[in-house]
Amino acid sequence: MNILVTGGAGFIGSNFLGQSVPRRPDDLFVNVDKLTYAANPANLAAVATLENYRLERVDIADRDAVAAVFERYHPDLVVHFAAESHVDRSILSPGDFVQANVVGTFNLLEAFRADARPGALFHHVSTDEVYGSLGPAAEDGRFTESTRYDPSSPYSASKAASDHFVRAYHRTYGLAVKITNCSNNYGPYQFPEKLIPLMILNAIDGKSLPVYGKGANIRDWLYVEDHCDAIWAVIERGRIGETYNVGGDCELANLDVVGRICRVLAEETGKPASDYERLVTYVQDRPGHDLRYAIDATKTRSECGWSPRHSFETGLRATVRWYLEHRDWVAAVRSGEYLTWIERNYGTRAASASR
Ligand code: TDX
Repeated sequence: MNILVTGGAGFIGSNFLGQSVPRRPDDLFVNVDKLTYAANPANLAAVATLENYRLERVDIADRDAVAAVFERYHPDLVVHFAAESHVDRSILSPGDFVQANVVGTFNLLEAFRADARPGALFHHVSTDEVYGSLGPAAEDGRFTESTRYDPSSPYSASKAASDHFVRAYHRTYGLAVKITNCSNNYGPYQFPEKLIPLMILNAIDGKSLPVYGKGANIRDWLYVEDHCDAIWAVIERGRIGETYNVGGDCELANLDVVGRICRVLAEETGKPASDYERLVTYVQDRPGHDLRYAIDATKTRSECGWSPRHSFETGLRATVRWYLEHRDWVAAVRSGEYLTWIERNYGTRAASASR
């Protein structure tokens, strides 16, 4: 079949293609990617030469270009990863998120509807951030598929809007859609604006480790390969028109994550952990910062037979090693636009003494 993957050069998309293209030689994978700052064709070096892979450099906010790609490939399956995904960027440039995440998803749905290919499926990849924030304690519960949408940031509002469009196109036009809402991912190829790669690389370079607020915010971490497996499990075994939550059952406070990174780095480099730990700096909090995310993935586990294969310990060690071993990749993405971003986000974020 023809599989159209949007945002395939980004972090999760490139892991998905890296796993899937070699394993499915009879399927044609078409990567529709704008190649923005966080996307990098080098992420796809391992699949770029395979016969069943194509790259189409297309901005999904460009309706005509999206329609042309559908007319060319008539996909049997769309896996929609493409999105502006960084919360802090959405606070500084919300309009970009409306274009990519809302207008982009709308354009894809319109092209998918016009193509009207029998049996075709539109799989929308989304986030747990659409549900807003949980209270701090385990008794405050976890997000299920029926939790009310309550997004806090322009990023999560734009993803919530895209989810609503996908569901509305199922109800109104009968399109075959599925949605996955996943917790925080980490692993190889993640752009170092996100917590885990930012902290690993800053620590390696002896730079400060900027913890927002008191570092008490809780996230539920999932290794990226497990997320990709979950997407295939839902595509193959999930019900049409349904939403499936995906998470790692791994709730950690940010300060704990940073501490673990320091300890793994120490073990990998032979330096004392205190060399890294002393770099922790408390900085001004993110506005609208959600306190806690935690996913109840019971439905995905029971209906689709999925469960994560990696623990946080094994996944974090593999991730730290990957960043230590891919210094060329790191150097390439940490130039130009990246430096402007670091100055824009952290240059004005006053250090705070809070603990
Ligand atoms: O420098 C930092 N310091 C810090 O304390 C950064 C970049 C982050 N943080 C905190 C903020 C969050 O509580 O770490 C936590 C994780 O931050 P991010 O990596 O920016 O992720 P988050 O805001 O939780 O959103 C992520 O998970 C859901 C992804 O960015 C989204 O794309 C995904 O949908």
